[in-house]
Amino acid sequence: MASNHLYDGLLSGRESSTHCLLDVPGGRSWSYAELVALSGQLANLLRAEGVAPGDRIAVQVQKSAEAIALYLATVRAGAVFLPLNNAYTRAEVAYFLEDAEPAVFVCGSERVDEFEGVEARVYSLDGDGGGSLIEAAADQSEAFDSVARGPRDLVAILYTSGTTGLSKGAMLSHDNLLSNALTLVDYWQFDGDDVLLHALPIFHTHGLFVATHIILAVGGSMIFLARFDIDAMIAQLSRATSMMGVPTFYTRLLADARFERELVAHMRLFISGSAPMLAETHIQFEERTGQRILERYGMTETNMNTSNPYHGERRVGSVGFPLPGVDILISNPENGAELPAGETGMIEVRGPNVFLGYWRKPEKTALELRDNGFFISGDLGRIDDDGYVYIVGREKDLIISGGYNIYPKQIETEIDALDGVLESAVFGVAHADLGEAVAAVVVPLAGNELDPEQLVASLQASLARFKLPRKVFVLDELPRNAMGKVQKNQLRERYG
Ligand code: MCA
Ligand code: AMP
Repeated sequence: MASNHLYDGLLSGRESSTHCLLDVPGGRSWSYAELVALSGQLANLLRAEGVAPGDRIAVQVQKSAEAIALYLATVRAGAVFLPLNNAYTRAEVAYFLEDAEPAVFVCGSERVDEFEGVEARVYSLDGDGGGSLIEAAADQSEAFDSVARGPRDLVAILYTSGTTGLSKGAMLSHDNLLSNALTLVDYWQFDGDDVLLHALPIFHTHGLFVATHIILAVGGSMIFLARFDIDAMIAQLSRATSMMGVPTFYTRLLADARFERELVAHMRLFISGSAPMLAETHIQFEERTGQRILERYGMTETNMNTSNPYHGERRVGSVGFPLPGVDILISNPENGAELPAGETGMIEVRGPNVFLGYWRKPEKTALELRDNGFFISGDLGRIDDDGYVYIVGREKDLIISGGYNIYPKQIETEIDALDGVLESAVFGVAHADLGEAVAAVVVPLAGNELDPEQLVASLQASLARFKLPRKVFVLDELPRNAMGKVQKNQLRERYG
């Protein structure tokens, strides 16, 4: 049988295992064999649709076991998976469909009508597994010989916004994903007895690759929650051995009196990432549970770069050491020259985890990915004498809210296009639950009055709800420096 680098690397030898892969509380439980069988039917359906190696399968669906089967089917068919946040509006999705030209687009039943007339073949898949996709696959054979794919072949495109406001598709190869998963399995000591409490969305690196791949690679199980729900988390923790989350998961758990030492005394590992965790959260967590959260650092373009150790000191405020096989250097953000040990500058990353480049944007790729293989992260940091990496800020203009990345430029562009607006500045302000929240300052055109509430309402057609400003301030002018650049730091200080 031909080799499919990622699929075989993750699942080889386990395709007929009756061990539980996914347990959906309130729903059913799926063994490896059952999920693999469904992925075979879906892969046959994709083939029947004429999907060829390298074709894109765009997916905007609720979290479900069937969605994971569709992901595996895409990998097996040699195609390219393109997951999209369910919160994206019709307008946002239209951009991705135009840019990526997928052969197939799968969305929730309620959205199918909105996408009538798009080039792709449209199927529906709902959170309960209903919809036309699974119906159409039901007649297909479960047996499927995976299409041969090598380590450097493209397997996924994940869009990340840019500071210019235009989303770029990060192209990830079979080996980007497999090498990182296998490294993490080792580093975090996962094995087949692990039961991971999985409450993350599966349209991002964290929930789809980091969490799911690790479990597949070791033959472990996941308790698969459709979303983070505090009652479900408290109810399921007793059955889990490990959990992964963004800092908001941990602050919400800590805010609940039921989250106490005995509830999690059996847990082997709590991992956090995607956004900075406050020292205060680390400390409270340790006081409450006697355990220290393991914090790690990653990006869509690179998967995971650094991690605190499993054994050894997990340092509060640090994202740990470069993972085995990953090189990190700190450079001068002005000229790219490598800085001496201990100095703060741009974090650059090189390794088998670093992506292939941006989809159909060679000029953007050239700006961020050096010829020598180092990717310029946009994060500012330093490495201490013991080798621990610290992220101290971001050079890129980015808000991370509840683990979702929000690029101010996209919101500013939409606000500036509204009637009566001269210009705007969007920035992040500290938020107890989400880490950061979106705030906007808007300057009206001379002679116009702006109503903040109405302004936010006008943005709803174009922007996903999580990107909408939670506070809007109307000002006569934006603070600028001598170069004419808007002083967002001042705005953050004044309105934070
Ligand atoms: C939901 N809302 C949000 C967010 N999520 N607003 C700002 N930021 C958010 N993250 C808004 C909704 O639009 C809605 O607004 C209201 O909050 C309630 O929505 P709901 O869905 O009920 O929210 P929630 O369940 O409380 O969700 C919050 C959450 C969720 C649990 C923190 O956002 C989440 O699961 N985040 C994880 C994101 C993640 O996986 N990131 C990894 C990226 P309205 O009422 O107006 O409709 S991968 C990555 O970053 C790298 C590679 C890495 O290192 O991992
Ligand atoms: P994304 O574009 O969704 O891949 O988000 C990647 C960004 O999330 C990184 O460039 C960092 O700015 C941020 N990030 C991820 N993990 C951490 C962490 N543990 N601490 C601070 N920032 C993080």
